Amino acid sequence: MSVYTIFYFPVRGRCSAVRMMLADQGQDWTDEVIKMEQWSEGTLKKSCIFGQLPKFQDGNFVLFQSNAILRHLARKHDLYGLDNKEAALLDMANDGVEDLRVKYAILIYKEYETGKEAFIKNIPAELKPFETMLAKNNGGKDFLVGNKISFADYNLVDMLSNLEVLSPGCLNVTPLLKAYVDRVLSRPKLKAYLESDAHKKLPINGNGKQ
Ligand code: 6SG
Repeated sequence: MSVYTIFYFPVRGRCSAVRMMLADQGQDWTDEVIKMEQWSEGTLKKSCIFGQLPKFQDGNFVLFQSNAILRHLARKHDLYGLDNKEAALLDMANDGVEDLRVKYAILIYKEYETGKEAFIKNIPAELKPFETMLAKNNGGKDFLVGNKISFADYNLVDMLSNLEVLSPGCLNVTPLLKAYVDRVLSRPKLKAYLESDAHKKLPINGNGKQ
């Protein structure tokens, strides 16, 4: 039995970066898939501190909020920078990814028909801060911060992969980001996970839009 358990809907959504990180770090986990019928019944929702999934267990330790889960695992598996300043820069980057993820979720779940064109038009502006961060770190040849992968890299690469599905070729305007995404996605353990049925069978989002 694995020490880590993820309770989530049968989607990639807010657990994709967590799963990518665990897979790439050679960690095992159990997926407890929560179908809508079970969720609508209400008991599990009432037991979740914010009334939402994902729920995460590290042994008996229970945690909610996808970014808190990423950070907990980052502290445990040394994916949170080399010092306080690197950690702060990673927090900055990850908060930027969160802002983008919220806009993406609003598009997918609320405004897909009316807002898609404007969202796609604005992608280059959304990418620019991350391209700038990369450029400032060894000319973009490494990761967001330093020369070691971090929790924020998994979160950013997952988000950018979703944007590539929404608007194929959208990363072409930011060549450093594009090369970085390709580099991270070609890491052997991560690549094997992304090619697995466990990953491929899950839709990106819960409403079939992408
Ligand atoms: C939705 O928003 O999947 N959690 C979601 N929705 C159910 O009753 N800040 C936190 C975090 O970072 C945000 C949590 C997040 O962890 S994720 C949740 O719990 C609720 O509020 C996106 C997602 N949506 C799919 C979905 C869940 C319920 C209705 C739509 C799955 C798809 C259709 C049915 C089941 Fe469905």
